[in-house]
Amino acid sequence: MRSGASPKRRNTAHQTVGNDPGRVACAELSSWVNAMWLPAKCAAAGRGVWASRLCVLRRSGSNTAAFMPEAAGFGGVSGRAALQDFSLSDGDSFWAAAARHRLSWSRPFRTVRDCDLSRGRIKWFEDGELNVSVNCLDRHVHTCPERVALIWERDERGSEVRYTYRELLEMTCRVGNLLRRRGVKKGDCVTIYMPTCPLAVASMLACARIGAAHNVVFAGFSAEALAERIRDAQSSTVITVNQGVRGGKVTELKKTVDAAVQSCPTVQQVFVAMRTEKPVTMTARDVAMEEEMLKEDVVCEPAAMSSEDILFLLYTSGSTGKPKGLVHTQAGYLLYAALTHRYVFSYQDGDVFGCVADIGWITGHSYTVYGPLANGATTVLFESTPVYPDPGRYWDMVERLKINQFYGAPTAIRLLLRYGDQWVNKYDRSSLKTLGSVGEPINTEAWEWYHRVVGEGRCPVVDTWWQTETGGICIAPKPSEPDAEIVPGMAMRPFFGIKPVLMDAEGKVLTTNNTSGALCMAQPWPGMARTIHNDHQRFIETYFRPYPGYFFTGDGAYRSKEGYYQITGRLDDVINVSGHRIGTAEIEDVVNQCPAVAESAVIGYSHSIKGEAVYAFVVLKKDVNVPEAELSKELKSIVSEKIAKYASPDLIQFVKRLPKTRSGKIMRRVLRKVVESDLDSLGDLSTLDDPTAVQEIIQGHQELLSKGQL
Ligand code: 6R9
Repeated sequence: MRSGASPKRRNTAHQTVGNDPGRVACAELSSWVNAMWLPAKCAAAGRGVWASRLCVLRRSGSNTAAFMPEAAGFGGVSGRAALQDFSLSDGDSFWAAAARHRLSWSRPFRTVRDCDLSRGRIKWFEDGELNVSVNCLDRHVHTCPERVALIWERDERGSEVRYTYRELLEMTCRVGNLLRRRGVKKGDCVTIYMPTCPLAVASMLACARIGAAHNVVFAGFSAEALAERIRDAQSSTVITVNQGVRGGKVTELKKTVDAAVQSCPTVQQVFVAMRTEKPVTMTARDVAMEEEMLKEDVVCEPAAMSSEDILFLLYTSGSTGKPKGLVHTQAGYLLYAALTHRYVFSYQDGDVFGCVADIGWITGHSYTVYGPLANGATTVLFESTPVYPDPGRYWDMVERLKINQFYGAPTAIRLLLRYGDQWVNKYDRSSLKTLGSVGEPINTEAWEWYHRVVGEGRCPVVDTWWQTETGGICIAPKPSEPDAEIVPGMAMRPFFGIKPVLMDAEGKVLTTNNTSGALCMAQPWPGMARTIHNDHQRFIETYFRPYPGYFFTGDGAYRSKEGYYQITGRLDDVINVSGHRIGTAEIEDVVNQCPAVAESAVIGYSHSIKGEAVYAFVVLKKDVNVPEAELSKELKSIVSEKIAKYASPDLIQFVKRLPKTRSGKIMRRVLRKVVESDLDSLGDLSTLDDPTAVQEIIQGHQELLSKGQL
């Protein structure tokens, strides 16, 4: 495969002018650093070519083909419902057409899929070859090199930086060459611990270019959580920045990496980019990233990757203490991210797409990076917070960057709602066409406000349900027929190729409407995860064993009379704090490590802004004499330090014992009811080893309530 469009500009770092090589290198370096981090000119978007291509497509087909060009060949299939049926009844034809139309292949595939859900075997387009970075960059550089690929909305308001597709390709190639020169090979896994910024995107794409997998770790995770992920991924290379900047606060990311790699014997090199001007101590293991990138060529031969080679690992919480490294592969993931980005958000060529998720989460992967870039979009990288420097930040950004699709989390919407409409109304939001929500259920009040105030009642709100495991959006109100209804707070309609089913407690498929059950998927789709890194057995047990022949999501759902889906929440021991998953067992593991703690039980409880918050019941060892308030503070800070701030318990209740069954299992159901003050439905307590434990817990909880701590 050839990179084709890469401009053949050689870098000049080694060249000298006059007799002072040092000065030239410095000047080059500072302009390169500036180009990467500081405000630059705005490149004009080259819309012409794309607009005319779209017109041809529009003229050439039926209504359905105009809506979805790849459907032109599906004889007689007309309308959204028929297309949905076709995607399920003849999935091979549907996905083959989509894959040929949407992706550029260096070797065409012949087999569309080879899947057996009961064995956790999932393969799509297996004999085809392509390169994801070529699909996200080179082919757009061919047609519109000066189109803006990234707008980096830096933490410092009003200092956004734009990168064209040509510039992003060049940056990616330099990183790709650097990684290669430093020994990173096809099949290796590179850990990226960076804030949302252009160099992080270029690093992800550079891995894809040379065939390495990436493992992006959210920059809010602690040294220990980072170390665990580096070790599990067996990374020998880490990419980070000197410091992060978020909400006006500086975080010492390089120091966190230094602490993490102490316990990661596999790590041989750490690339350090400069987000701020503050120098950091460099060790023999560290590599000054920008400086080394300068020495590299701006052309980098892309590796030919087979569809089922690994594109990335991304760790997420499950119901045990150990995070799972979910594995996504090349073609199927990219196709699914691109197709959902196009149709769920009604993305049109030339739109500015604003997904405010951090790149450390799957939403950042699929809808900040891969989906938009595969579609040649202009995508926004949001480095800040919704309330920095004030609660108008999002809408100021919408006005300044002329964002057409805004995709955010319910927790932020709930927070902003409290500050009042004036922060929204201050700014011109006429560019907005679609509003999206993701990460947790969006309550009706937040949905209505988002729709009425932010979207001025004219933008559809798409509540999108999906998971790290699903790779892309599975259930969302769109695509739909043009005037189809959208019900507040409901994800509603399955995407093409998605067949949701609800299961009852006995594992039977519920066939009627107006019913609730465990949400499963009856058919494989190209975007789904392929395995858990190093633990295929756990993959099978978690997702395919509970309902043989089906993929189990871990969520519960309600299907309305009309057949629309509404997600009701997790069925396992996973809490969703501000849209971020955290396993109760992960928090318990950390709490239990404290020498004063005998045991603990962590549950989620409903919180007006975060959605769910963390409540820990803690039993202390017999001879502990430390005041509870002090211990409480200590436990909270230990969890922040060992996992991340968002996982830290909001409330800690010290109890003498936990309610347990005779076989020693903690009855979390009882704890949940106590916290919800739903004492009438504590249920059958006769299986408890010592029912008086519950009375003590109720009493303690009421004391916390009366102290106003809840
Ligand atoms: C994309 C993402 C996945 C879990 C998922 C569910 C919850 C996500 C939701 C939603 C209700 C929505 N979730 N979207 N619940 N309505 N629209 O968030 O991935 O971090 O893996 O979390 O989030 O419980 O199972 P991930």
